[in-house]
Amino acid sequence: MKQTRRKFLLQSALGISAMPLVVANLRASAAVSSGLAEVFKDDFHLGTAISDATLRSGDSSLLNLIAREFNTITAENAMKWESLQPSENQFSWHLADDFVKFGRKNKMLTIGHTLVWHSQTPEYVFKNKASLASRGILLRRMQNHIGTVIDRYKDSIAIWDVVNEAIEQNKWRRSKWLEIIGEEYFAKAFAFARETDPTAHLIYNDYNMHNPDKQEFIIAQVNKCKKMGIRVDGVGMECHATLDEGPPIVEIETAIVNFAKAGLRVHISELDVDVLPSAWDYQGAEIDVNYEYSEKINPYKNALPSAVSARLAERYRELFELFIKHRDKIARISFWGTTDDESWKNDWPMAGRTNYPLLFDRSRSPKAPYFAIKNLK
Ligand code: 9MR
Repeated sequence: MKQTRRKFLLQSALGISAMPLVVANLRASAAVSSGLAEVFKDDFHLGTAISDATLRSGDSSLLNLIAREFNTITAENAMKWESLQPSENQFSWHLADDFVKFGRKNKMLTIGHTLVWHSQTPEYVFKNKASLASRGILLRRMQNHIGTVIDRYKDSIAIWDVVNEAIEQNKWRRSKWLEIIGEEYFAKAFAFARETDPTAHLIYNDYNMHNPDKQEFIIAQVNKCKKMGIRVDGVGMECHATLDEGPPIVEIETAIVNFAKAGLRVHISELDVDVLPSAWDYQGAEIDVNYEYSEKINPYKNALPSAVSARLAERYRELFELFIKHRDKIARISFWGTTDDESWKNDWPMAGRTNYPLLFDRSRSPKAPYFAIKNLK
């Protein structure tokens, strides 16, 4: 993908309409564009996550469905540190290259997820022989990873989740990044990304963004960066929602408005709706939490009852009504997967359940929420 095409895709995603005609032409020329993304083309980009299994198998029927329905993709795992640089300076590009190639072929907005995270980062990153790495060593590794990855993909990827899930409510998450570098690691990551690609759109991504303390803390960090001359462009609100337990629409709305007021573009980055009974009221997406399987809270093993399916459609409808209302602040809505069988929600926070959080069922047909969303337009 030429730099110019990447730039156009970025501009259209961000609602920068300096070249409306060119952007319109670009959209018109996008591959098979009769799906849901086309329906929302004047509101925001619409995306999904592609799993490693799909990338490995090259499952063409699923990939064709993705290319038809969406105009944006995120790699569910293929661009995380453990996938890209499993041992020091040994980069493994195979899956990420396939992912980027698919985005180019289908002229899709391609998201880089994620550069700096406490999870899915190999132990060596934080070590120096048997002891903890020094601050200097860890900063150099961070700079090298960010620089190498962005540099390889900068002709195709214009939007990066630079730092992921670094904040818990009103404080920094305890992580090796924090322990070794200190809170400055946040700003440093953005600075390293910016120096590699000055025109990229750089995001902070996290879950539970409806929490007001979390919003305040994030905005404070973004402002601190700004004072240091380091720009953060957007926030990714993951939006792993549930059917009945929240987050309430009004809290999501407040978050969108607050982030936009702080000058940040909003990305709904990992949308899904968990329909199963809560595993003891756990909220969020903290992947270190896991519960033992319980038959009692796996009630829809064979099928989703129609009443629950209708509630799911209604939940998605209200979410999209909100997103459309704030379309001027929102660059993109990405689902965290396409078909229900792919979803991480079948195995988290309890492995082995049957969940129905996405828009397409296990036989790859659009579900009630798909039509509920479509009918809003
Ligand atoms: O969906 C991803 C799943 O396949 C992985 O096992 C998991 C491991 O951490 O990460 C999942 O994706 C996460 C994303 O990268 C960041 N936000 C929360 C997502 C769900 O845990």
